Amino acid sequence: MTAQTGGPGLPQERRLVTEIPGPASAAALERKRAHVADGVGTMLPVFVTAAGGGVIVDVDGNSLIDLGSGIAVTTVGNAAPSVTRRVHEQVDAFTHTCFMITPYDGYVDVCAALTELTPGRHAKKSALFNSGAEAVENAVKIARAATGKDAVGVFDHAYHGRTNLTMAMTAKNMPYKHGFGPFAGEVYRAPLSYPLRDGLSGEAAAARAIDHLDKQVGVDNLACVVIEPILGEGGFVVPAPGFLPALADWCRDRGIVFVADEIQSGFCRTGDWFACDHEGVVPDLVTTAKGIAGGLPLAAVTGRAELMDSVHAGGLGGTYGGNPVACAAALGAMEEMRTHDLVARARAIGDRMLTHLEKLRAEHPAIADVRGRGAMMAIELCAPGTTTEPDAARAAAVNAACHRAGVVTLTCGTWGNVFRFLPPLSISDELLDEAFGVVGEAFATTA
Ligand code: PLZ
Repeated sequence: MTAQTGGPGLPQERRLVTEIPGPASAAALERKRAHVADGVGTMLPVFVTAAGGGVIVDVDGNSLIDLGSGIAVTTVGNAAPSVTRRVHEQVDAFTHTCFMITPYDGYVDVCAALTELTPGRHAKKSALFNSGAEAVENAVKIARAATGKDAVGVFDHAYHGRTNLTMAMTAKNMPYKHGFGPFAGEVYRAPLSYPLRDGLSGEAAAARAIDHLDKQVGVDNLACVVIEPILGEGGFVVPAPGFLPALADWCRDRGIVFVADEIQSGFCRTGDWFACDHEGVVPDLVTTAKGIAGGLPLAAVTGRAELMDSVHAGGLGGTYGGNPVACAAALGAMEEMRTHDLVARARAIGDRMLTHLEKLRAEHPAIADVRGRGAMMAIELCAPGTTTEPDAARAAAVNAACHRAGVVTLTCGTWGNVFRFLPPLSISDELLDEAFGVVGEAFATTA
């Protein structure tokens, strides 16, 4: 098949010319079944030929509205101009040398940008990797090397990846962990702040988590506490105000490395450069990936220079970490973010989504909660009149109805009952409104 040109030049429209998935996608899915391991799932099996702005085009010629950004990755839009330009220039120059063998400027440029953009004005350094899970693993390695301690504190509903250590850090069994143990040791889980379900203030929820970590793990054993400032896969839960600052203060006072996993929430997504910025929280280490590079695989650990430098020479790395093409993409993505003020755009998209979602909530008692920040919004579905009886079946039904109508939506949450919205920040207001019209119809027809 010939490659199609994507990017913002694609017609920005929802266009259905077949059922979803159409016949060409159905045939491609048969090939997938023959050649791709069944364990690699596919939520919406339309095979993509191009994407950009706010749409994804499939092999049947359908154009779907994208409210998922490939799980918070194409924040700057798919095939964004600054990304594709810099990637083209880089692949024509060289594709790989291995930064550990013969270095290049792109890697250092990305690290310098991370110093500038991540929370806090202290001296910082970074190391680059390929995936979010790899960044989380390395943050733990750095925290252990810096403190000489072993234990890792994580939270209920957390998602940190699918490698052995990060599976141990991830909360949910199915599909991430089931049958894949034994898992790495010295990982301890504490209760999170989950306003809908615990009704606690941020301070009270932090006191509960701190007591748990103090009594059940012990300050002298804790190398680090790792937390998503807004839960990703776990359900887009925003902790009650004060929770993150209290936890960060406690860690700082006791020499525990406070690690913010901003892999899903970082890079403009929440209407700030990082989710920690909303409460002025300054983590010791930050893990980033996803939105950092506009769709190419890149991840980073950024943190206090003295922590980052506590690892022995040669102790951090990997063949592809900070690959030059991925670094070029990241520099392009950051250029898009600055040029188009995507922090402001994420806030505007967030306000618009909130208006739609509050209207939906007024009409549908199954919507127990509307939450999120900026362009990272979600609704939690429960049995009408309750806040604690998850309704995953309704979430799945609404999700499937959206897909059939040409809108790419995602669910999440420990109970699978959270419907999340992560549009690319390049989406137009018109497409966004149309997509939420479809979401409204999906609610009306699945009641
Ligand atoms: N930390 C906060 O959101 C990735 C996972 C999708 P990788 N989330 C999407 C799936 O089913 O595999 C994620 C995250 C947070 C870490 C990760 C892991 O990032 O790049 O997928 O390894």
